[in-house]
Amino acid sequence: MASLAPSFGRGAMTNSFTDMKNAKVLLIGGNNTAENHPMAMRWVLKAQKNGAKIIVVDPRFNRTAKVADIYAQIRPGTDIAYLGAIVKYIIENKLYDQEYVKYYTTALYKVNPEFSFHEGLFSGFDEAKKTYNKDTWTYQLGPDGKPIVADSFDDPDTVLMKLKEHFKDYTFEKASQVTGIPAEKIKLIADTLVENRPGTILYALGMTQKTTGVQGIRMYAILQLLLGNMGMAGGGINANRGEPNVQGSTDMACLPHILPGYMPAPTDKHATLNDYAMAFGTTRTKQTIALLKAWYGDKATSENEFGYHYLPKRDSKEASQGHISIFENMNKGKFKLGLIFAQNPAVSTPNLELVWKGLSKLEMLVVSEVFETETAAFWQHPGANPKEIKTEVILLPAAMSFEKAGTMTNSARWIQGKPAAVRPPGEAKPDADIISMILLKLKELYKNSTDEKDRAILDLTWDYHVEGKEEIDLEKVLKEINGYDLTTGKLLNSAAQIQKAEPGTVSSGLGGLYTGVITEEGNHTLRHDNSDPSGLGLYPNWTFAWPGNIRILYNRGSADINGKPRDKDRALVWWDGTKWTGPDILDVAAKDKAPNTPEGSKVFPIADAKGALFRTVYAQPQAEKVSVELKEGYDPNIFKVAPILKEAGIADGPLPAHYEPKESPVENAFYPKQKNNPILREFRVPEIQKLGEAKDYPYVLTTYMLTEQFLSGGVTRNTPQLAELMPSNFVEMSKNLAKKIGVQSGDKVTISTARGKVTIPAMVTDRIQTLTINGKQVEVVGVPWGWGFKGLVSGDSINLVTNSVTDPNTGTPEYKACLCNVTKGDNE
Ligand SMILES: Nc1nc2c(c(=O)[nH]1)N[C@H]1C(S)=C(S)[C@@H](COP(=O)(O)OP(=O)(O)OC[C@H]3O[C@@H](n4cnc5c(=O)[nH]c(N)nc54)[C@H](O)[C@@H]3O)O[C@H]1N2
Ligand SMILES: Nc1nc2c(c(=O)[nH]1)N[C@H]1C(S)=C(S)[C@@H](COP(=O)(O)OP(=O)(O)OC[C@H]3O[C@@H](n4cnc5c(=O)[nH]c(N)nc54)[C@H](O)[C@@H]3O)O[C@H]1N2
Ligand SMILES: [Mo]
Repeated sequence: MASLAPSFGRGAMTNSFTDMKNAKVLLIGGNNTAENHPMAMRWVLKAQKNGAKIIVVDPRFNRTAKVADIYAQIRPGTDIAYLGAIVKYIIENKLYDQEYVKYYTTALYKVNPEFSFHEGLFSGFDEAKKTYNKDTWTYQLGPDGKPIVADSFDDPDTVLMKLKEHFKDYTFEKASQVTGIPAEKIKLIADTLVENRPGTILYALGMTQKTTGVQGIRMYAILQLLLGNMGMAGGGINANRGEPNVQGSTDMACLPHILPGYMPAPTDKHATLNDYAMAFGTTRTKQTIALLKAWYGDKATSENEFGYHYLPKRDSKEASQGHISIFENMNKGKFKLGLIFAQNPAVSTPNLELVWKGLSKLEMLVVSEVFETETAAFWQHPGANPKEIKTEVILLPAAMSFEKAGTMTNSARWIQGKPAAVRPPGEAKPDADIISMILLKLKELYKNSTDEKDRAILDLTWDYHVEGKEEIDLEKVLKEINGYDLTTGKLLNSAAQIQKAEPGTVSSGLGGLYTGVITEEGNHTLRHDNSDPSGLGLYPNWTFAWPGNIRILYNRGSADINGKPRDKDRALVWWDGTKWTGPDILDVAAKDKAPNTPEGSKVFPIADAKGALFRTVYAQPQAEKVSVELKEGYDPNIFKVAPILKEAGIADGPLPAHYEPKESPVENAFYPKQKNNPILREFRVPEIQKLGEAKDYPYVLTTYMLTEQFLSGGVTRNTPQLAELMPSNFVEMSKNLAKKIGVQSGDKVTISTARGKVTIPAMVTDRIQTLTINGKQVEVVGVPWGWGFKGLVSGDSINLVTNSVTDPNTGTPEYKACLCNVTKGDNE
């Protein structure tokens, strides 16, 4: 059972910042580490000092590119093309890690013969609904319900051969025509990755803010699995994530499709807990029951499905709910009240008109903020007539991060506690206290209600206060997140306890994700022992990393099938003949099981425990006997028939494929009949969400961040020293384009798209060069996005003109590639 517990691992680094120094090569593709993660850059430079090669793939020669050994300028949104060429080269020349691929990936599994990919479409495409039926995205299963494993890679049904077939047209030359990177440079990148193992990949928004964002990261996963780099010190895939506590906020489920701890949020298809278990499996259901026990305490019983009916059920027809849908629905008048905590969407959201018009349809907008931002003052936006906007706006003064205690989880999954440095000024309060005050008021207002739906609020346990005060005691919250053994009242030590216990006898506010972070031994987020016995940058006693203080995920992969380290200089875990040992804590595999047993050989926490080169829909068959006794009154079938884990697959295909950004100056050279991702969501407010074409808007616009300003500038454009360092936005363009439109650095230019126009000073530079794409000259222009009409320094927001089309899996907008025109002067 222990092996099933840490079945997480979304949107975080597999390794860590401090592990980057162990890499022999770093592919930095879609992240400007030097500028946006200067502290991480320290570990990148340590690796380089140790002899590692740095490869930067970016549309701009940025501050990270300056130190690169290999720099490749790429057309925005085309990474899958050059990565596909590298995968083809590795498979065709058998340059992959034979043992790793054989034992730790799904390479030998046989794929359903009904699966196909033809002219840019996977089997199961529904033209009318713009969705895929995933029934053929499966393995051939044996009588035991498990995938059939082929004897050799050469069997044409194997995943590896499907992969080879899928990328057969991705030659270096073709990839060069699509990306603009010279073919020999793509080959050089491939050889550098192959010859220097382990290697790591760093990415962030340059990959994710695309209509093919998820599939781009899938390419990285496929590449790292083939090279045998997953689970290795100096390997893995590292997302250099964003906001200081963005990892924590995703872990806490500030996202529509998950519950806190990454369990799926139920939809109207999952009316009962039994439906939920059937859809998502036993493991996830036990985690969700532990979450419900944390929220509803004694009110969550086996008789009432542990309060499952309190959970809101999402509309299954609105599967891709996300940031953009909120503003679309606001425009359609579906909301009366908006609560915005620590966000400035009136600068940060693409196609800003959607935000301005949407907010003006609300009856009331409550903003919790440090400064009066463009969002709090949206009724003053350029072109607005405040008299016509009826929305009542309430601004709540919030304390900043330095002014409050709590934890922040970094991209490496380290949960780090901190005290407040200074007291908040005036009436400002920490957001937790503000939220608690609102919740207590709600409980008071509903006090006498007999309406069943209000019980979801009334039955919530809410005992986090500092004795006798309004203030929230964040350690009490951390304890609830960690979870308790409810039979003893003691804090849980490990997520495995949730899987072993009878449902309803354990609680955990994150379904086990952070379990172990605070135990009867103490609060591990405050551990500051920076010793590193292995010298590998693991720092095992520095705070606490989820899951289970494991520092490098999937580290079973660092040992071979016999349990011996694959790289002696980077040994993380090994089998000493009787048990697993080593400087890191073993991930996924069972700690007391020999390396050649099924439990001791598990590497990945997905249904079949192997690295998925092909993302199938797959349900792991249920063991014959249920390991827990269930109380009377509860449907005893639930864990007997549900699979242990279920994999739902990815919305837009089991394999990545190159599609052009939604707005692109060229056709799709790989699949002429299928220019864009075929399952892009339709716009709901087409009168605002307009699309343009290359004949009117010939250039590619990309957007990015700066060291001196942070995001929307809510804080930094209100900080005099930073405002002085970076007082204005600008548009970077090539010398060729500048000459063509007759501008010099500092001249005002107008950038227009189908959505609108902005006027910004030009910066003419060698950092962006004219690209040759399939024989055609293509110009890219780049604009930092964090500007608006408030603050000590202000300027037009580029998001006025960006495109609100999104990735179909995540709902992340295509901020980094759209079509524009650039003309001299102020053409407003
Ligand atoms: N000082 C400072 N630090 C920050 C932030 C800040 O605003 N200021 N923001 C924080 C946040 S929230 C985040 S999410 C992170 C963001 O960190 P990054 O991801 O580094 O942010 P960006 O600058 O938006 O984009 C990274 C790079 O991707 C490139 N790029 C654009 N399109 C493509 C493409 O198609 N392919 C490839 N390979 N590259 C492409 C851009 O030119 C850019 O250099 O930084 C965080 N750190
Ligand atoms: N064109 C374009 N647009 C982008 C991006 C891009 O690359 N290109 N990047 C996107 C990315 S990665 C991100 S993360 C988003 C960010 O988008 P937002 O989250 O909307 O932008 P922030 O500036 O981070 O907004 C945070 C606000 O919270 C306030 N604040 C700071 N601390 C606290 C606090 O403790 N409590 C409260 N209540 N308020 C606080 C700040 O003053 C600030 O106004 O923008 C996205 N937008
Ligand atoms: Mo971000």
